[in-house]
Amino acid sequence: TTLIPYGERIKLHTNPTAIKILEIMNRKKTNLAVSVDVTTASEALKVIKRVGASVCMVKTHVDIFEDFTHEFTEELVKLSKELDFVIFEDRKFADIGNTVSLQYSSGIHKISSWSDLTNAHSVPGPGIISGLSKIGKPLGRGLLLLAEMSSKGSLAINEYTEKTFKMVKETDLNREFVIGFIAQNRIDKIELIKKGEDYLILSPGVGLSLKGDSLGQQYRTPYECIFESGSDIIIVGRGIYGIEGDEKAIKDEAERYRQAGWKAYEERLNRK
Ligand code: UP6
Repeated sequence: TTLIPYGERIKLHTNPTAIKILEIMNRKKTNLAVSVDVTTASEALKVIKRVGASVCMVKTHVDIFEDFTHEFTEELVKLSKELDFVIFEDRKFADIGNTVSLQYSSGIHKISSWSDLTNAHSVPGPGIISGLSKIGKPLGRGLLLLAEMSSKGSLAINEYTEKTFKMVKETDLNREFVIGFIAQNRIDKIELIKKGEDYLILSPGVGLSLKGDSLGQQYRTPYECIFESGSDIIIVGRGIYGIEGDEKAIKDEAERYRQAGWKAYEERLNRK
């Protein structure tokens, strides 16, 4: 499906969040998701207001906020409508079905009540999908499974990656609730997918000038992700919110990444 335009992939989905993501990408001409990994909700809102126009998605880690309240999530939902983006809480669930269903719906964060999209590790087996779907599917939410990671030495490679993909394909919730993967490559191998099946591949570890950090993160350019690896959405954190400069610097940097990601996508579509 890497050669089919985003807009034409809408009809291949039934999950409301998958449809919303592809519609926004098509409308705003963006395959950029910004990861807002700052430690206060107030700082996060500032960044989101600056990057909102350039993104299809805002990714959060609300458990790193010092000052989390549901005023923040209400404001985030409001901004997602005004600025037209999807909310992705990068929770990386990793427990048995019963526990994750509670972690998703309850506690302080009540993720399912405000986040369109979340993600989970496949390590516990398919019960994690059933547990999350019990909460998220009736709300029209979407789930991504982590099939590969950007960090050095990741164990999510080879057979683990393949089995993660097969786990989704073999559940009843395939694409009804699980709409894609966090991965570095186009892991939905053509021989494994039926005609008309479509998955979203989101790739973190993206930087235009960053090369890595001291804690194992590895970066590729938008071109490498979108054109070479066939990914659908680039996820950028420090490359955008970490940029030095005045208020406009973050906005301009988000726009620079949007343009780089979109150009790589257009080149992919036109590849002969
Ligand atoms: N993330 C990765 N790699 C993965 C999965 N998730 O970096 O394989 C997440 C991180 C962070 C963001 O938790 O929120 O993507 C990347 O941030 P960065 O661009 O600042 O490195």
